[in-house]
Amino acid sequence: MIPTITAFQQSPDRGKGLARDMRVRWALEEVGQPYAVRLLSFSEMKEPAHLTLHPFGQIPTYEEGDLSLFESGAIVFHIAERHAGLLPDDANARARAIAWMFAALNTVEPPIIDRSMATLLERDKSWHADRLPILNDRVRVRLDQLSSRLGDADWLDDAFSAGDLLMVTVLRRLNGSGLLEKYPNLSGYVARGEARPAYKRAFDDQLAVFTGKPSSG
Ligand SMILES: N[C@@H](CCC(=O)N[C@@H](CS)C(=O)NCC(=O)O)C(=O)O
Repeated sequence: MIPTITAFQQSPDRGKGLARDMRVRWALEEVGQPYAVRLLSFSEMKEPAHLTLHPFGQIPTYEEGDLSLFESGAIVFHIAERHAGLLPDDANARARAIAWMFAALNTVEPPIIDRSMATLLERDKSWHADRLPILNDRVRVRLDQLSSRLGDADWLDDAFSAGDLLMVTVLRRLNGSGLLEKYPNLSGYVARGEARPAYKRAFDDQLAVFTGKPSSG
């Protein structure tokens, strides 16, 4: 059965692949699972039909037979559990990869989102210029720590996993901030993720929604 995911009808990031359907698309591409996409307007996301799938009226969601899921991390985890390729077989390595999934979403993403929301929604406030350095510092704390841990490894824990997939999508939200560039190993890590054929297919597909042109894959 082909799962259906939801995504923005109008791409607020103009196709940069920052919306959270990107991580689900990427996971599905990594495991070779075809999928369908239902595009939603902002008003449709808040209507009862969508709220039954997603209590917070957001994207992405995932439907497969009688299963419906929300939360991008839960969806990626579900995909990774059902298919080979995103979680190691070894029990301890698998547990560590899952820990990195949580770290991406619970520890690294929050300060990055706080910063991007501030630059998006609070730019015109009198206190924005004072607050931004504080938000940047909070992001830098996490980048320092992540950079130290990654060192010169390709991926966070040996082979590429769902933990890397989520971490790369989270770090990509810093594009344009100038913060990531100070960490060559993290910039290289993101570039390695973006170079994966599955990533490229997922990126092209989400971009096609915005450009209206069919993706080449
Ligand atoms: N924690 C949720 C966050 C979902 C989320 O914030 N989705 C955004 C798109 S990336 C959204 O739907 N925004 C529109 C809104 O909240 O009204 C997840 O990881 O799935």
